[in-house]
Amino acid sequence: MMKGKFKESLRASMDETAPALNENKTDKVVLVGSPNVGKSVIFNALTGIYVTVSNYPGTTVETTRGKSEIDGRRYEIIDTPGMYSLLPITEDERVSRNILLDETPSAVIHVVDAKNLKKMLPFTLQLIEAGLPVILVLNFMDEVKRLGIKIDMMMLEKILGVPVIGTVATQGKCIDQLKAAIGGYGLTGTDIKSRRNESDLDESISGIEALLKSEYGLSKRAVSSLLLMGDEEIITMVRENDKESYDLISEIIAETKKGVSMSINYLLRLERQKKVNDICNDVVNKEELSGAGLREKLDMLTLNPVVGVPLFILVIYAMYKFVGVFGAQTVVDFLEATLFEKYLTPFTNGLFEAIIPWPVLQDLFVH
Ligand SMILES: Nc1nc2c(ncn2[C@@H]2O[C@H](COP(=O)(O)OP(=O)(O)OP(=O)(O)O)[C@@H](O)[C@H]2O)c(=O)[nH]1
Ligand SMILES: [Mg+2]
Repeated sequence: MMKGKFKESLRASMDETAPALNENKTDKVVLVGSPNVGKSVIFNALTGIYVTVSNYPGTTVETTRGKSEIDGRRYEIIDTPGMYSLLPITEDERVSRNILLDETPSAVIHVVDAKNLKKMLPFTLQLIEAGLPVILVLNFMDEVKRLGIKIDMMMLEKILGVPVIGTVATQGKCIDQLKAAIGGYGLTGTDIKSRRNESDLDESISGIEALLKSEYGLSKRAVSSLLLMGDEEIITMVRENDKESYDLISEIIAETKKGVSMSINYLLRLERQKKVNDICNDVVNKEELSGAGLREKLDMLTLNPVVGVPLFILVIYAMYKFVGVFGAQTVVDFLEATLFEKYLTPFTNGLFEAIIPWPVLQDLFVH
């Protein structure tokens, strides 16, 4: 990321160009994803050097915006702070979510670390359910290859129903493909329909969905889920925009909460994770170790608790045997009984007896 003065000068240089961007009604593309997945590297690959860095209104959270031209069409690319889900916990996540709600993007690029698909895909499902025009970017494909992990991207694309692109952002690999996918969404003006993720809470979600009359930046189904999860910001929004039905919605939420033993947030997260596990079983090669190098194989083995813990005990036992038994007993015995008793002591005794004639002094050195 850029720092201090460099940012300031870029900010200044963009002040003149910013109005032009708005006049042309540039399509917006938002980059989202957890921290450290390569969003900013991809942002830099998509944009030129002219970027603006500004604090999101009312916060100290920085967002970065830049321009890109794809197939003759102008886009504004927005880099966001890391977020793990649509239900914000940190201020960073709140800002990123607000950008999604407010900017009506023509494409939302969900950047993930492809090595950790199981951890990353629940958010993809959430974004898709929210009716956002998602492009899934599997970044870190260099490391995926090094680890011998195989991901069937075609099948993943089919299951999710959104474009899936594998990239190595740091090497600029497949950025052209990503640009083509962004252009594709822009050209067709694809009407993204949110895909329903079946849920045990379907009845409540559909009930709330039917009562929402206003338009929100996210699909009504996603808004309903967030209401059930107790998202304060969304509750305030719905209370203002759907005044007439808000009381009924509150009743459904209260009834649903009464009917479940765990928190709704936890239940919905569990459902999504289960779905993701099924998807990963289909698209990620189970024989992850097959092509991996020795170091990675050992890494994976030691990280697995079933193998890792006994391996740890074995290593400690081997160290005890080496230092405690071999070192303290065998080596010391050898030094004492063989080296010193047999050779060194008789040799030094003889030496001192030969060069020191006085027995009193000899006793100080000889034993
Ligand atoms: N090996 C490898 N490293 C990568 C790749 N993409 C990004 N990185 C590295 O991953 C680190 C994180 O990249 P960033 O672009 O800063 O990640 P980010 O998603 O913007 O992170 P936050 O801004 O903290 O949310 C950097 O050190 C990059 O050089 C990739 O495809 N392969
Ligand atoms: Mg970043």
